[in-house]
Amino acid sequence: MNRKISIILTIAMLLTGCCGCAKAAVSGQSSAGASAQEDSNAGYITVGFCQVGSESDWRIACSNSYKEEFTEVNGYRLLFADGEGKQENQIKSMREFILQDVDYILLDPIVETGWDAVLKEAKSAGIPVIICDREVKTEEDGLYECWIGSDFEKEGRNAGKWLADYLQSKGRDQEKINIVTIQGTMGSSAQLGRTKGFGDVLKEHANWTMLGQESGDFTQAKGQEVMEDFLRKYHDIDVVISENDNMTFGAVNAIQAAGKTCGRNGDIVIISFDAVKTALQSMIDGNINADFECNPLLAPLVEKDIEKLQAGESLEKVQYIDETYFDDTMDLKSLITERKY
Ligand code: GZL
Repeated sequence: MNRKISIILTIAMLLTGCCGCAKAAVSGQSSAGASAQEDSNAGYITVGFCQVGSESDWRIACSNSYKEEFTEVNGYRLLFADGEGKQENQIKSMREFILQDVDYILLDPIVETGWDAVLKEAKSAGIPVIICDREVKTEEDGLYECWIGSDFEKEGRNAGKWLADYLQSKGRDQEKINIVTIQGTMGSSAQLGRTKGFGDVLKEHANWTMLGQESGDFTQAKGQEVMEDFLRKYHDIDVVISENDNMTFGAVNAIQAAGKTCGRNGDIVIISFDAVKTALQSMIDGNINADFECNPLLAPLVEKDIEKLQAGESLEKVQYIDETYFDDTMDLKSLITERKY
C-alpha cells in the first residue's frame, strides 16, 4: 500500500512541476488556468518572445526566423513582443507573459544588465527562459536555461585579423593607419564584443590609431550622422569599422556625399558586421571591403532546445551559432541568390 501511495505522490509532484521543465511538460498537455493555458490545453506550447525591436535588416530576418519556426503547424503559439529598442518595454512584456503563464519565455536582451528581478519572477513562476542573440549579465546564476547566439568578440577579432592581412597584401603593413569605429547600441553584447575583439587586435599594431568611436545605435540614419561627424573631425581616415550593415549603409552615403570614395578602389576601407544580403550586394558594387557574418537564424536552434526541455533533458548553457565572413575578393553573386537573409 505504501509503495502505491509513494508512486502516486511522485507522479503528482512531477505533474505539478517541481522544476520549470516539468511545468512546461504539464502545461504542454493539459492544465486549468489563465488564457495562455487554453492554448496549452489545445495542445500548443505557448512561447512568449521579447524581441529587441526592428532597427536593422538583421533584426527583421531574426524576427522572421521565429515567426516561421514557432507556428501552430509545428505545435506552438508564439506571442511576439516588439521591445521598440527599450529595455523597459521588454521587462513589461516579460511580466505580461508571466501573468499569462506561458510555457516558455525567449528574451533577446537589448542590453546586458538590469534583468535579475524579472528573471527571478519568471523562475518563481516556474517559466523557463532562454536567452537568444544578445547576452545578459546577472548577479545570480541559474536564472535562465541557456544562451544561444554569436561569438561577438570573435567576430571583432576576425575583423582585425582580416584588416592586418589586407594591409599586408597592399604593402601597407608598416604605414600609419587611422581608424574610426561606428559602434552599435552601447551596452549590447554585439557592441561590447565587436569593440573589444577588434580592440584586442588593434593593440598588436603600433602603427594603427583609433581616431574615434561613436555609437550609431545599429541604425542607418544614426550611422550616417556619426560618419558625417567623423568626416568633419578627421581628414585622414583610412578605415571605418562599422558594427552592423545598416550603419555601414549610412556611412557609405556620408562618405560619397563628402566627395570621398570607399570600398574596393576607394580611399577608405569599409569593414562591416552582419553580412545581410543587401550588404553583400553593396560589396559586389564595390562599396564594402569585408563583412563579418552574424547569423540571425536562431529560431530553429531555440526550438530544438525547447524540445529537449519538454523531454526533461538538460541544455548546454552557452551555444554558439556557426558563421563566417565575406570580402570583395570572393564571387558573391551566386551566394546571394540562395541566401536566406
Ligand atoms: C547581433 C545583433 C545586432 C546586429 C544588428 O547579434 O544583436 O543587433 O548585429 C542588430 O544588426 O541590430
